[in-house]
Amino acid sequence: MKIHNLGLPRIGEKRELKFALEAYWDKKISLDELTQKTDALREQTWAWQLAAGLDFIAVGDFPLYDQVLDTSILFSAIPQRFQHLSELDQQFAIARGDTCCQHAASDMTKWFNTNYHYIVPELDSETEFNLNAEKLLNEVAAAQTFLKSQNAKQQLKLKLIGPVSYLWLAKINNLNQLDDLLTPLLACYRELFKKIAATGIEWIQIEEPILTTEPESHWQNALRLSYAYLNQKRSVKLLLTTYFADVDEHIELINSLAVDGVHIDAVAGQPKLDDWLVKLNSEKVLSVGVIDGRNIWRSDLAAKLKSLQTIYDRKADNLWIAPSCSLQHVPVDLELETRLQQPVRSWLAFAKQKLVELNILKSALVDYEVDPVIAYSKPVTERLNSDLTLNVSLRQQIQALGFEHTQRDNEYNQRKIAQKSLNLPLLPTTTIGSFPQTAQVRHVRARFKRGEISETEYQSYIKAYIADAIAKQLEAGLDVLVHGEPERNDMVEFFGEQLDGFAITQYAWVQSYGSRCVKPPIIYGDIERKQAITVDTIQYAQSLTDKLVKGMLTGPVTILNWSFVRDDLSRQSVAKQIAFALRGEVSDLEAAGIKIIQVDEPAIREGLPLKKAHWQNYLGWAVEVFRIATSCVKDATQIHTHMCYSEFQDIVGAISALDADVISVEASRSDMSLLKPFAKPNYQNEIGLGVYDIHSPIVPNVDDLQAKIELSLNYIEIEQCWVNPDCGLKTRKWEEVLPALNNLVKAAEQVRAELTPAG
Ligand code: THG
Ligand code: ZN
Repeated sequence: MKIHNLGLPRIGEKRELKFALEAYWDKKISLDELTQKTDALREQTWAWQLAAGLDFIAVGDFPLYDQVLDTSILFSAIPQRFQHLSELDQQFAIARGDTCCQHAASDMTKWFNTNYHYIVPELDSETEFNLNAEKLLNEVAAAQTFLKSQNAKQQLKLKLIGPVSYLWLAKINNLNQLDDLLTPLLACYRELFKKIAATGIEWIQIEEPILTTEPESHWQNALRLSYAYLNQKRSVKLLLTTYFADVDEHIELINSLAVDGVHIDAVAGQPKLDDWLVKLNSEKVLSVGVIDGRNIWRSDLAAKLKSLQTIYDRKADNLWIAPSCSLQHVPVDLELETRLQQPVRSWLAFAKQKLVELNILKSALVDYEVDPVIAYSKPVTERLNSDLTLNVSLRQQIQALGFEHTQRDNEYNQRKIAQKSLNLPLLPTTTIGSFPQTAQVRHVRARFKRGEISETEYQSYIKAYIADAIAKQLEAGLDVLVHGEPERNDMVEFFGEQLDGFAITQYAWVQSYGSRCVKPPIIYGDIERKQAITVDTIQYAQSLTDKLVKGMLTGPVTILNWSFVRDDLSRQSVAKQIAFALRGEVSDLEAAGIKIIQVDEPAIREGLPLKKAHWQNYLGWAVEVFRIATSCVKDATQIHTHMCYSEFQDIVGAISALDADVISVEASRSDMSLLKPFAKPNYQNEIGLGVYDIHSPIVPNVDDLQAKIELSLNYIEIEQCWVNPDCGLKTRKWEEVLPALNNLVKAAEQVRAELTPAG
C-alpha cells in the first residue's frame, strides 16, 4: 500500500508567493529574485511531503499563477496577441492583461465548484499545439536533485491535467472543433510521456475531473479514444485521477480505459468501494481519496481505518490512499495559528497536518499501529459532543421558522407601488457597495487589529473615509449611495468576525486566483447574532446626506459557500442559521430608518452541485434561506441583491424566486446579451445593469456606457432598469473610479433624456 498527495498549496506559509509575485509585477524585485524565492517555496512543498513520509512526492503542482495556464504553456497554446513575449512574462500577461500594449487578459473562471479561479485556454482553428516541456523537465530535475540531497528513496509522481479535461476546461463545445484539437494535442501528450519516462518517473497522475461533471457522450468517446491512443508505446504509468464527486456511474467506462490506476474522491461523493473492488481490474491501482481536501476538520482516522480495512485486506498491493483532491483548497499549516481558542484548534487539520494523517493511517493498516489512530481521533469525538457547537435556544428559534417567514407582505407589483415613496428617477444610478481599499485603509485596519491604535482613533478614520465616500458620490450625482465598506476586509470574513459560531484564523489563506487569496472563516458551531453589526455605520452614512444610503449585507448562501463549514450539520441547516442572524440585522436596519437594504449573493451560482440531479434541492433551500433573511421588511423597504459571474440562464427561475426587488448583475463584457434570460416573463422585478467592467483599469466613456444601457433595453424594459458598475469597486483606484462614475451618471442622464416614454 502507498500513500500519496494530489497537490499542495503553493502560496507559502505566510503568502510568500503572493508577495514575491506582486513585488515582481511592481518591478521591486528582479526576475532572478523572483525565481529564487519561488524555487525555495517549491522545494519546501517537497520537503513537507518527505517529512510526512509519503511514498510519492508530487511534481508539476507548483504553477506561479495557475495550473491550467501552465498546461496551455506546456502545449504552446498561447493566444496570438501574447506570442511576442518571453515565457515568464507571457504567462503573467495572459493572466493579467498586457498593460504596455493594452491586450486584454484571457478569461478567468471558477474551478469546478471551488472558490479557485483558473485561466480559460483560448483555443481556435489557429491553435497549433507544440510540446514545450523544458520548464517542467527542469522542475523534475530540481526535484530529483533535492531528493538525492536528502538521501530520500521516494519516487516522484508527475501531476498533469488530462487532454480531455483540458479541452473541456477551454469550453470547447463544437464537436468538429473538439476532433480537430484532440488529435494534435494527443500527439503532444505522447511526446511528453516519452520525455517523462526518460527522467525515470514511473507514474503520472493524469487528471480527468470532467468525469465528475456528467460528461455527454461525445466527451466520453473522447476519453475512450484518447486513452487508447495514449496507450501505444507508453512506458510510463497513468493514474487516472478524478475529484469533487464520485464517478460510480462511470465505473465501466473508466475500467475500459487503458490506464494503470484510478483515483476516486471518497469524501465529496459516496463511492461504493465494494463495487470498485469487484469491477476494477485487479491489476489496476485503486487510489482512494479518504482525507478531505476541501475542508479543515481533523479526520476521524479511527472511522477511516475501519472503512479501509476490508479493502486493504483484499487489495493491499494495489491500494493507495490520498486526500480526496489537491490540498490547494485548504490552508497550509495549523501550527501557525496561535490565537485560535482551544478546543476549536484541536479540531482542525490544514494541508501539512493532512499529510501526516495519511502516514498515521498507513502505519495502522500496514504495521498494525492502531494506538496513534485512536489518540489522533479523540478530539474529533470531542467536537461531535461539545457544548460549544450547540445552542439549544437558537435551534428552537430556527425550528419555529415557517412558511410565513419566507414571505413578504405583498407581491412585487404591489410593493413597487409602495416603493414610489423612495422618489427614485427613471434609471436610478448606484454602485454595488465597496469603494477602493486603499493602502491607507488596509494599513489603518491592520494597525487597529494589532492594537496599535485605539478604537476611537480607528472609528474616526472610518468615519472620515465614509464622509469622503459620500461626498464623492454626491459630486458624481449618483441616486442611491453606499458607505463604501472601509471597515470590511472581506465581505464574508467581516460577518464571520461578528457572529457566534465562527472562528477567525490568522494565516489560513487559500488561493483565489494568481496572487489573490481569501481567508475563509471557520463555522464550528451554531450561529448567533449577539448584537447589531452594521447599523451604526450605515446610520452614520445616512446622517450625512438626504439621498438614500443602502444598507449592505452579505447573503446566507455566500457566507456559507465562502467559509469552511462544519460537517456535523447539513449545509442547509447551517445556511438557515446564518439567514436567521441576517434577518435580525435586516430588521434592525429597517428600524433604524434605512429604506434600501442590499443582501449580496455572488456565490449562489458557484454553489451549484456538479451533478444536475442535486440542483433542485440546492436551489430550493438557497432561495428559502435568502427569503428568510430578507422577507421581514415592509413593502416600502426595497431589497436589493447582487450576483457576479454571468451564466444565469440555468438558474433564472431561482433568481426570480429570491423575490428581491432589484438584482444587479455582471453583464458588461459581451453586448449585454447576458441579460437575455431576464427578459419578461422570466423575470419581472427590477435589474441593475452592470454596464461598467470594474475588472479592467480602463475608464469607460459616456458613449460606450450609453450604448450598453441602450443594448440592455433590447431585453429589459426601461422601467425595470437601474444603472451601476458590474461589481464592487474595492480592487480599483479612486483615480479610475471617480471619472468612471461621473460618466456612468451622465450616460444614464442622456438615456433618460432621449428615451423617457411619452406620458
Ligand atoms: N471574498 C471571498 N471570496 C471571494 C471573493 C471575495 N471569491 C470570489 C471573488 N471574491 C474572488 N475575488 C477576489 C478578489 C480580491 C481578493 C480576493 C479574491 C483580494 N484578496 C486580498 C489579497 O489577496 O491581497 C486579501 C484580502 C484581505 O486583505 O483581507 O484582494 O471577495 N471570501
Ligand atoms: Zn460582483
